[in-house]
Amino acid sequence: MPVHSNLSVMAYGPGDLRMEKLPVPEPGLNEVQLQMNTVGICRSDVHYWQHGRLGSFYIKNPMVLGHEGAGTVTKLGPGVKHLQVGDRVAIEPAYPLNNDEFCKSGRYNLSPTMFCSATPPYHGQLSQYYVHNANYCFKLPDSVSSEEGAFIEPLSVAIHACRRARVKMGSKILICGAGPIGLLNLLVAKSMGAAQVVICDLSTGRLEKAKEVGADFTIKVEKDTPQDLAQKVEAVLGSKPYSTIECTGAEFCVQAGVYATQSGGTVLLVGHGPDLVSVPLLNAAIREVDIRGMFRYCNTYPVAIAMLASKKVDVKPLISHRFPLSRAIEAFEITAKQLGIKVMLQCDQA
Ligand code: NAD
Ligand code: 572
Ligand code: ZN
Repeated sequence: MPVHSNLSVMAYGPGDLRMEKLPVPEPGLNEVQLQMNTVGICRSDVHYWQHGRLGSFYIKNPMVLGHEGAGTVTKLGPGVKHLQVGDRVAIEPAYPLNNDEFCKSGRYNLSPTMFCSATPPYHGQLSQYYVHNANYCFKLPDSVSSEEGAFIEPLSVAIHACRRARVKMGSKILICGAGPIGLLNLLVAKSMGAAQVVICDLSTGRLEKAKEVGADFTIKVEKDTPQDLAQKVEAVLGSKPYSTIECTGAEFCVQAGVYATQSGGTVLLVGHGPDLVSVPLLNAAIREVDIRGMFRYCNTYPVAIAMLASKKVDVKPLISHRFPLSRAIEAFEITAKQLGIKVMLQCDQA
C-alpha cells in the first residue's frame, strides 16, 4: 500500500543526523518515482554523518543519505518506456550528465560531470519516496529480492574491482580488508574462477565471516611489517598472488600488496586513505607490478543482477542487521561501531 509521508534520513553537518519528513517528490522527464524498499548503509554515509564531508565533498545544505537502494516504481514521468508501475528496480546511483568522450567509450564513471545520489549537492535514497533517472533503474526479476537489489551497488564496486584487477580463472588473489567491499570482492573473485583467495584484516570477527563465505585462507594482521605480511601470504598460497585487491585504504596494506604481488601482476586500489601514501615504487616498477586505480563502476548492473538471479553469488550472509527506516539513527550507530557487516534499512517498514 502506498504511503504519503516521506520520512527521510538527513545529514545536516558533522555529527548531526536527523529523521525528517520531506515533500513526496514528483518524477520529471525520463524519471520514475520509487517507493523505497531496502537501502544498505555504506561506510561513506557514516563518514558524511560523522565528519560532514567525504574527500573534497562538503555538506553545505542538509542532504538525504543512502546510495545502495532498491525500490518499487510508483509513478512514471513523461518519456519513460521500459518500466511500469509496480516494477521493482535496483538504482544505479551515479550517472553522467553529459554524453562526453568518456561516455562514448563506455567508461561513463570517469565523466567529470556526474549525478551521484548522496554526494553533495544531490540527495540520496534513504527516504520513503525517491525520484531517479529511469535509465539508471534496472528491473529486478522475481528471483532477486529487494534486499539483494540493495546489494547491487556495492556488488558493482566488487565486479568493477575484479575486472580492473584482471582476476581470471585459476588465479591466486590477495584481498586486504574484510569489510563489505573486501568480502564482496571475495565472492566475485571466486565466481570469476579465482582458485585461491587469501584475505587479511585486523578484525577476527570479520575474518571469521570471510571464512564462512568462502575464503581459502585468512590472515589476522598484527605487529607485522608489510614485508612480513607479504611473506605470510606467499606461505599460505604456495606462491605470490597474481593480483592484490586493496580494500582498506591503509598505507600498510598498499605496501604489503606491492611486496606480495607476483611479478607482472596487479595491485588494485579500491580503498581510499590519505592523499599522500608512501609506496615501494621501485619494487613495483622493476617487477612490472601494475598499480591500478578505480572509481566506482560502469556497466555492472545487468551483470550483477544476472549473478544474483543465477545464484552465482550469495550476498545474503553478509547482512548482519535489519532496521525499519524509523530506527535509522540506531542503524547508523551500529554501522559506525563496525558491529556487523552490512546493515539494511527497510524503508517500506517505516
Ligand atoms: P570498512 O571500513 O567496513 O572495511 C575496511 C576493513 O579494512 C575493516 O574491516 C578494517 O578492519 C580493515 N583494515 C583497516 N586497516 C587495516 C590494516 N592496516 N590491515 C588490515 N585490515 C585493515 O569499509 P568498506 O565499506 O569495506 O570499504 C572499503 C574501502 O573501499 C573504503 O576505503 C571505501 O572508501 C572504499 N571504496 C572505494 C570505492 C571506489 O570507487 N574506489 C567504492 C566503494 C568503497
Ligand atoms: O559505493 C560508492 C562508494 N564510493 C566511495 C566510497 C563508498 N562508496 N568512494 C570513496 C569516496 N569517493 S570520492 O571521490 N567522493 C566523495 C565522490 O572521494 C568516491 C568513491
Ligand atoms: Zn558506497
